[in-house]
Amino acid sequence: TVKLTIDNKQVEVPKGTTIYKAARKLGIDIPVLCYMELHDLGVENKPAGCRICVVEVEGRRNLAPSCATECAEGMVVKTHTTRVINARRTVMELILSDHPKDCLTCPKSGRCDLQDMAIKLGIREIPGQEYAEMSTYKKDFSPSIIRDVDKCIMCRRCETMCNEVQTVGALSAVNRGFMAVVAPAFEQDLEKSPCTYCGQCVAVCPTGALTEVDHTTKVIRAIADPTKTVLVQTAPAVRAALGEEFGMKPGTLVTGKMVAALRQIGFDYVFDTDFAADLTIMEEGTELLDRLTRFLNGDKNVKLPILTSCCPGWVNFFEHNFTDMLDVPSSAKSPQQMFGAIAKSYFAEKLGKKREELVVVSVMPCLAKKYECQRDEFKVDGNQDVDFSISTRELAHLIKEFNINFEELPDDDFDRPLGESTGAAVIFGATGGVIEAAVRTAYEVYTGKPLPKIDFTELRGMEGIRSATIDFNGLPINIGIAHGLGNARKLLEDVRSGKANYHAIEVMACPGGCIGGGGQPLHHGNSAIIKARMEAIYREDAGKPIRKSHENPYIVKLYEEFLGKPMSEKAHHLLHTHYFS
Ligand code: HC1
Ligand code: SF4
Repeated sequence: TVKLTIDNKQVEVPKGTTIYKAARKLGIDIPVLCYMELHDLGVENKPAGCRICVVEVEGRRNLAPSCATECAEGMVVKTHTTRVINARRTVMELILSDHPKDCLTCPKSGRCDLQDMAIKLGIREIPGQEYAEMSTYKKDFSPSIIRDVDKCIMCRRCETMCNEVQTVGALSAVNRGFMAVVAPAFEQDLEKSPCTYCGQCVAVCPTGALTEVDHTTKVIRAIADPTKTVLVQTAPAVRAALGEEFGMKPGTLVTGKMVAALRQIGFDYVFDTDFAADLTIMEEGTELLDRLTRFLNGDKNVKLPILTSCCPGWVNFFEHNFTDMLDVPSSAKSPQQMFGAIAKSYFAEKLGKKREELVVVSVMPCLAKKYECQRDEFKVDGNQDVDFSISTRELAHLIKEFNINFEELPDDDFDRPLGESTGAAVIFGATGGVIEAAVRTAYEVYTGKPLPKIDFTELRGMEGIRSATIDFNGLPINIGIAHGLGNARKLLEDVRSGKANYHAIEVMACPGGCIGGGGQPLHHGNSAIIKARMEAIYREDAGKPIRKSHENPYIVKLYEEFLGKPMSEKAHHLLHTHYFS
């Protein structure tokens, strides 16, 4: 260990600790901009590029970036001297001199770290900016994400997420001086890069350089159109995070308030993606049992493990990286897409309307869902099954735009039939939840016996790669779970090489699963927030009267009235898909 003094307080830290972290141990918060720590992932972004975190170290001529300077024995550090404060202001003025000044209309306004820092440091003017150079790049629009790289401040947080955590490698630093930005290779558009639209780069971007494509105006127009019936579906993870946008504590469940707000905004039907998550379990669980039975009967052609396929970022990732394994994932569509397909067939029939008269909107914690709903295989004669996907953040915007006092809303309940769901569906929102939901149903269908216990705690947690063996009445079923695409890559490489021996694997692209999605309220990599959301998800499950998908009465009715049985020809046509390289 080493002993040092920071702001007249003594501290002892392990060798190698940075000044920034030692100060934090003392409760001293040094401002940072480019620095980012992802606690549970063991990943740190510290290019020491912005220089906002400089401190004065006695005996040294230059100020030191505290995020990247290691503590030394006997060091005397001052974190807020006049010299330090002046330096931080100068650094900020320099960054702002090469930054567009359209804060009032910037999509990041109000939740921008750069803006917050300018406020914190009391920046009132930017001296000499008329002589400063400005980078000039065109905006890059993809189905999910907009890149406005004139706003890039080279903090490289997005690069760390994309390359280290997700191992996608879509983003890296290009050019020099004022033109230095983070971009896809050869500065091509994101759409031409290997980007999966997971949105983790957007979730950590401190400025308006990376933002989601906003569909709220289109949704408002659809609601106002008297010729359209507008349905909304809400993803499992949204209810566990939306409250944060209204100042509520992370982990506050706002299911009832969310439904009430959606009704007030004017949606004709407020339904739940969770209904379709139950449906997914019926199809995916049946597919798992079908593959398993064939395997046990000696069928050499059967593909095991089965991989979950509800996460579109993950689907994009394996379509890019595991082209030899495209027949391994379940062919089940995601709940978002199953919902759209059922809404525009079964429910449209019930209403006596044509599919074109319905508009289906989804509220998702995810940005890849925007891309997913535009994929050609999810259209009928050019009409999308899901017309618009908006993020949790966009829903919060809508609620604010409609001037709704969210905190005071009385709880309301989803409409039926597509709003009924079980606890198994809710847990889709957290890593491990999809496979736990599948196990709850597959166990009972396979063994013909009721589950001795519903909670499979061995499948829960935040470990990046997890495994567990579940006893199906004498038959051991090996389950694997990975969240974050870097972990998924490792797990899949082990499967490909034959090192891993699983029957079923759940993969979610975002750390923590959907609760940590790129469309959620920004959590800046704070794992306490992710954990609080996760607890909320399991609390909602525990409080549900029905907790197994096959016991959802409206799912039972959907099969009786419309689909026949799981994996029937009709179910196959409406609820299953295929993958492309
Ligand atoms: Fe998810 Fe899913 S759980 S993918 O994480 O399978 O986004 O919440 O809606 O479709 O249900 C997301 C969440 C979501 C789908 C479901
Ligand atoms: Fe990388 Fe995901 Fe961002 Fe695409 S969306 S650039 S894959 S982090």
